[in-house]
Amino acid sequence: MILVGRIVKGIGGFYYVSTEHGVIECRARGKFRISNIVPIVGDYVDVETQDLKDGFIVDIHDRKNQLVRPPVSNVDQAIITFSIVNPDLNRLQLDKMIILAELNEIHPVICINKIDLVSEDIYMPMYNLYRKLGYDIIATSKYDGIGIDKLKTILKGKTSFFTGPSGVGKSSLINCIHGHERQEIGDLSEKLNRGKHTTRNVELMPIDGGYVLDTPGFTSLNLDIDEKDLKKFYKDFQEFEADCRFNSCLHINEPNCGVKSAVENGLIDKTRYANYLSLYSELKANRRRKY
Ligand SMILES: Nc1nc2c(ncn2[C@@H]2O[C@H](COP(=O)(O)OP(=O)(O)OP(=O)(O)O)[C@@H](O)[C@H]2O)c(=O)[nH]1
Ligand SMILES: [Mg+2]
Ligand SMILES: [Zn+2]
Repeated sequence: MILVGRIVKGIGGFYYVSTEHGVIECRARGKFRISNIVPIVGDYVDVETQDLKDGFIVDIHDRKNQLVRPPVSNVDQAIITFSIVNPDLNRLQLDKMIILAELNEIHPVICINKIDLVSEDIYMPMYNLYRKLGYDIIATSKYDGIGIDKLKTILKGKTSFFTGPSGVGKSSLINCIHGHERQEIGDLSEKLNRGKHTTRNVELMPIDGGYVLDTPGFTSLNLDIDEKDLKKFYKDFQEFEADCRFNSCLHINEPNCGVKSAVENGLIDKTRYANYLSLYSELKANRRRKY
């Protein structure tokens, strides 16, 4: 018989496909509707099986989207996780990741973890800033369980992946949600000293009608857009762009720039703007290197 399912894990040529009759161990076979395509975790597939234990993937359904690292498809949202301290939250990386998600049409959710380590006045200004910008943002701690219920609500019925630098607590938060230890948690000092990542497996874990995916932390992040398009991702700039003298204003050193005056008048967050400038230079330098 043929069943429709979803690949939740892949190891050494085997694919584990979750179906209404449980998880079936599959190999890929034959020609797929779209040729030259390799099944990846997240794919919705047709499975041919006799005994509901083993089977063959005979077709892959069209993907809504696809991440390269890790290779996974059909994701709804990115839980962009940072710790407020230990390691310190890097606002430039945060803004970069938001843009990266939006570029791939993945809904970004910001998660500020380890708030047990600081007082409210350290993280609330930032929390309020991003909330005002219209982003979904939560503050969490694995120790006192703050924000965990909110996180659960956000994950319900969706396919989400956790992303963020190493050691910020992505695996720890997933464990909190499950209520038991599943993900490997690395000792932070070990990670910082040797740059060791603990999380390696690409696996969709079922949670409340949806799935979560843990990913290993990264050290650097590449954004591949034209620097002139960068401003489109800054919705906090948009209402002031009408005051720019030039339509093509990039808000860098043009005269009579509405965005720059808004920064000077405290209407746009200074760090957001400063990071916009750094990111702009970075993108420009990357492009020059390429051609
Ligand atoms: N104080 C505090 N420590 C936390 C919290 N969450 C995680 N940690 C600690 O931070 C360290 C790293 O946690 P992990 O969950 O392994 O971090 P990760 O983001 O999965 O790291 P990678 O897998 O390397 O990307 C561990 O020592 C955790 O115990 C938290 O809410 N508060
Ligand atoms: Mg981890
Ligand atoms: Zn301008």
